[in-house]
Amino acid sequence: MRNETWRRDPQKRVQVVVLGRNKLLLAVGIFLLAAAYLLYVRQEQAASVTGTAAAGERTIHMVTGEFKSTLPDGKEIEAYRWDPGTIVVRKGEKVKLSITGVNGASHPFMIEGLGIKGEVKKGEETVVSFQADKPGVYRLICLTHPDFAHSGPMIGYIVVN
Ligand SMILES: [Cu+2]
Repeated sequence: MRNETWRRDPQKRVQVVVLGRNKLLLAVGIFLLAAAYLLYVRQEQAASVTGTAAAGERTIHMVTGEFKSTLPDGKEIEAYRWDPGTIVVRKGEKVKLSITGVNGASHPFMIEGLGIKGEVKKGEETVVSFQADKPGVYRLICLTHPDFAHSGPMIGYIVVN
């Protein structure tokens, strides 16, 4: 159709060419914008992955929580929990675990296999840093509430990949 127009009126040829060039420029512009956007997104993703390792410690926040319920006979049952109950970190990654006590007056704890001990008190923040060099599952155990018989299981899992 464009060729027909051009044949009838040579002036149109210029118009068609100019229009085509504009569209081409528009297409190139859109392509460049899309490419720039994709590049930007990829760099952002790379930064969020490598940046944490380069910047040193990664902070993970946790709280102490409580499940409470009343049985039909009026008996109360409860279970204290770490929340989130499972965290996933990378081997060799420097991790700062910040735990704030919300439920329960005191939770003396240990992290199996990492030689870490501490205590979380209500309304206070306890911070422990660790770096696990061996992949595996490390348990964060409250020594007061280790199982259901002791208002638990207040056990968290640190998965090291
Ligand atoms: Cu506890």
